[in-house]
Amino acid sequence: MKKVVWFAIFVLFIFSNTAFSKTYTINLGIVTTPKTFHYKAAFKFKQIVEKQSNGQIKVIIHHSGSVGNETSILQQLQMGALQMGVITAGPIDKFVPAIKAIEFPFIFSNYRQVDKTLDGKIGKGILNQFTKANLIGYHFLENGFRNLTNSVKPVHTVKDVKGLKIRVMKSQLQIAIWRALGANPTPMPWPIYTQLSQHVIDGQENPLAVIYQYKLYEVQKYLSLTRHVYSSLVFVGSKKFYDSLPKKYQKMMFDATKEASIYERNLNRKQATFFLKELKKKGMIIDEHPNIASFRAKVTPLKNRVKGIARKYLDEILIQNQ
Ligand code: EAX
Repeated sequence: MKKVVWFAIFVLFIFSNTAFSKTYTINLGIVTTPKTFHYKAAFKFKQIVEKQSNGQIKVIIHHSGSVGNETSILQQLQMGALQMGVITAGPIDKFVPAIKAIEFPFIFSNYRQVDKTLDGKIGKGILNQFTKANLIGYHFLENGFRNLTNSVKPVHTVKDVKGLKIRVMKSQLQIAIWRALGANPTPMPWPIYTQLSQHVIDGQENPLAVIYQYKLYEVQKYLSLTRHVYSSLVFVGSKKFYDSLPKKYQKMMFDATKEASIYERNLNRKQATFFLKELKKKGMIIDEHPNIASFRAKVTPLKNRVKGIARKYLDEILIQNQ
């Protein structure tokens, strides 16, 4: 009997050491540079999990599109070739259609409405949909309200958009939005400075932080504060990798991405007015009060093209924000 007990203790000892001496490497992909909020969030996540796991989890951040564009990063996450990404909601809509609900234009007027949706049952419900695409939706963080820039003319009402060649994210909904606004939408992966400088495209739309951090003021004369879409980012994971983790590290992933997301949102919002001031200093011609009603009138009918679970969540958001 004694021998059996000692053998059991020996096996347990070996197992416990093996399980907790195993190291885990997280290759995390983003398309933006270390100057951006995408990177700051990823680095905060890296600091948290490496510290809390005593180095058992190691995070390698592959920035500036070094492991591909956002669509490619999502495909690599599905296969388990990458373990995490900080991805813009737009390109996710081909993988997780439910996310179209929060990418719909003019549904959020302020950050309170955004947080109530993304941190509440609607946001959780959308994140839970990621597993159907063999992904994990850990937590929403923030890109910001998107604004239109172009190199051709001032844009005050939606009529001014007609015929402009506007780069859009590789997103079914974003293409539909800019077509409805009368533009000639051109889906392209990020970054796009060269294409703007060569006038391959006339304009693009992004939060002020991105416009500033990528020096788009050098190649875009006009900025219209349309705030037409609230653009979220998502900490996305590989389900294959997540399932391979011990339970305690699975919880750590959710806790760490939540902490890093809240940190990044606060940082992003604190600097919102700074970026507008800087873009004025850089000489952009800024329309701070475009005719939003004229834009909204063109895109509201798109609601009828949002189907299934995305429509369910969209209707809930519209009721919640009434
Ligand atoms: O800011 O591709 C895009 O326009 C996204 O906003 C991305 O996060 C770069």
